[in-house]
Amino acid sequence: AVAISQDIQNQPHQEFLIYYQPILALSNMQIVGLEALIRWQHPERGLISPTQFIPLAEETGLIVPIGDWIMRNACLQLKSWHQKFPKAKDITISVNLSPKQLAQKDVLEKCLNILQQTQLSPEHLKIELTESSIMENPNSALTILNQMRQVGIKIYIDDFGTGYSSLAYLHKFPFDGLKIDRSFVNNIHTNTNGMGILQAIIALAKSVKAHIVAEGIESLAQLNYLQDLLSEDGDGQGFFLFRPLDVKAIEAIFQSI
Ligand code: G
Ligand code: G
Ligand code: MN
Ligand code: NA
Repeated sequence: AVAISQDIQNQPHQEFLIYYQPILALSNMQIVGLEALIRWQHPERGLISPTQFIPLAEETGLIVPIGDWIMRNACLQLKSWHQKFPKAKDITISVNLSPKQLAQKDVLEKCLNILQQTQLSPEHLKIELTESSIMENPNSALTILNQMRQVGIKIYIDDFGTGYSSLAYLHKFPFDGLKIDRSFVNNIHTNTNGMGILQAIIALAKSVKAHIVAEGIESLAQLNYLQDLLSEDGDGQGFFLFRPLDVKAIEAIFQSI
């Protein structure tokens, strides 16, 4: 862990890669968005998963420059895809924002700079935040989220349902959508209460008029079940649809549609 931490410090970003996982409209199975997911291509250790270095980057504060790099590159990439593939012009980019990034005073200013420099419209940027990162400093999060939404950036709550405070903050925080944690999708076949719990979470999300993204769709049965529950305006993401893919693979998809 210490070695990885020193390595993150020393590498000048060329070893980071962004993978993109398609997000589909459940009604017609068209790609409507991409989630940017970082990977670290280490010269000796190979491809390192973000679960192994994001927590370290959080602790050391390095997540801030790394996160800025991801946001800038993901926005730049999407803009270039909009221009290169006319059929991709409405596709959005979802970027995970870590708690440390959200706590930066200039987080909005940075987003606005990136949007301006890349000429991407704010409506095409979706920020994903976890409940716990909002709860670290609810007052400042409230201010920042309101400001982001005012300029047109979309706010999504990631891993929804896994935080302790779901119900308490739902009416209080401004957001556009909820990403239902993959554990709830997985549980529909393994847990006797799984279907009931998923239905309750979806009812809750609908009651606050949130756009819904179901994560972790790993089978046809899960896909069909979710299509029944929320086809009209829900989205889906998961290995059964697409894995996170590199730039080349995404371009091959855009070329074929
Ligand atoms: O892509 P993968 O399933 O391996 O990601 C594992 C975890 O790392 C997920 O919780 C995901 O949200 C997080 N993660 C992936 N990319 C980023 C990123 O660019 N920024 C932050 N903060 N977290 C990320
Ligand atoms: O925490 P967050 O939702 O950002 O995590 C995104 C991560 O979830 C990505 O790293 C991606 O690799 C992973 N992921 C995406 N779809 C699936 C899936 O169907 N099953 C599993 N187990 N993981 C998935
Ligand atoms: Mn996410
Ligand atoms: Na998630």
